[in-house]
Amino acid sequence: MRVTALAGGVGAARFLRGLVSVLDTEGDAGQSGQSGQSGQSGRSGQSGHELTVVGNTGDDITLFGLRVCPDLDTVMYTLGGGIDDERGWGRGAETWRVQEELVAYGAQPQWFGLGDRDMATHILRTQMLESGYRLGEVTEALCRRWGFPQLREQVRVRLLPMSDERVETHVVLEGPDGTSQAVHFQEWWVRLAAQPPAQRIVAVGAGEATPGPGVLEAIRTADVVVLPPSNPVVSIGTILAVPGVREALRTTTAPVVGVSPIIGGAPVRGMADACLRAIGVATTAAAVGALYADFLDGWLVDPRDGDAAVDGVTVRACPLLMRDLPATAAIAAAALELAAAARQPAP
Ligand code: FO1
Repeated sequence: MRVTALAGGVGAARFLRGLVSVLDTEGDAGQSGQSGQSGQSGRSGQSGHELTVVGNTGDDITLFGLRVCPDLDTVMYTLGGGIDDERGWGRGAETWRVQEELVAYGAQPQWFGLGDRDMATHILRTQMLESGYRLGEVTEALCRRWGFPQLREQVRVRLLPMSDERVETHVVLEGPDGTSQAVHFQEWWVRLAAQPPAQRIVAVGAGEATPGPGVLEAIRTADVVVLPPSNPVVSIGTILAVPGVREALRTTTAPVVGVSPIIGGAPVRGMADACLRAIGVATTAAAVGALYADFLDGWLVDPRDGDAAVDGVTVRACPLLMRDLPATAAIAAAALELAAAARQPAP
């Protein structure tokens, strides 16, 4: 089976770990539910499943001359086993010597945590980008160290940047004298903890960006498209802002199912509510589902939001707290089941 996922950072990466686990245990048997899907594995020539993750690059930032791609790295480290599970980002067993030295020099900024191990990723990425490699090629090369693409016996995984071109999310805040000032998303998110209200959130360059190689094809040729529980504005929203992506989601023959990042009217982690407020959308499972209603077939919500309704979308309730791998795998399995149900035309 070919699954394509649009992913942001921590929440998406955690969900994908559950999805990979389900696909790896499902094996071919799991495809029986997908009528005619067994032919897929035959056609692709690979046994098992193929997961293509389209990663958000709007969070990317250049610091000390290094290009940092937080959402790509979070997915790469999480699926590759290198993530710091407690933080949800950056490397496990991390040390901060270089950062300490930068602070000693009074180098700015000091509000973004750059660990020593993580730094190696940014150094190599920057070196490859400056040698002329595209971000997609760099990402594929970095992912090889983490066991991609054959991540599991039954699962091949590709991580594709949404675009090889620079797209950077900036946040417009009200300045001291009523003027507006724009700051990089990371400064708002990390240094300011998304406290000052965002007047606007702008994915700079998104309108001119072209989808990365393989992105539109991965959406069009998927058997299932999944939207993990990611920030609907700065993660999923940014990917949707790349020309052609939304159209591909609307026209793909694959069922498209999403998992609500809002449980009981609040984001599970992160500050999606601050982002939703910036675009005038309520922080509810239903309101977020409605943002995707033009291409969504199914929407998983937590039982606390069981009354959520989204026009033209099949809404199903399932406990959505990803407290551990089994719980996360159950959510991923529920998403695949919802896709299978959405695929079968209503009797
Ligand atoms: N998030 C923080 O809250 N504080 C940090 O210092 C921080 C550093 C950081 C370094 C590398 C990286 O890949 C991610 C990092 N994040 C940090 C998370 C980052 O802000 C992500 O963009 C968000 O998690 C949204 O996806």
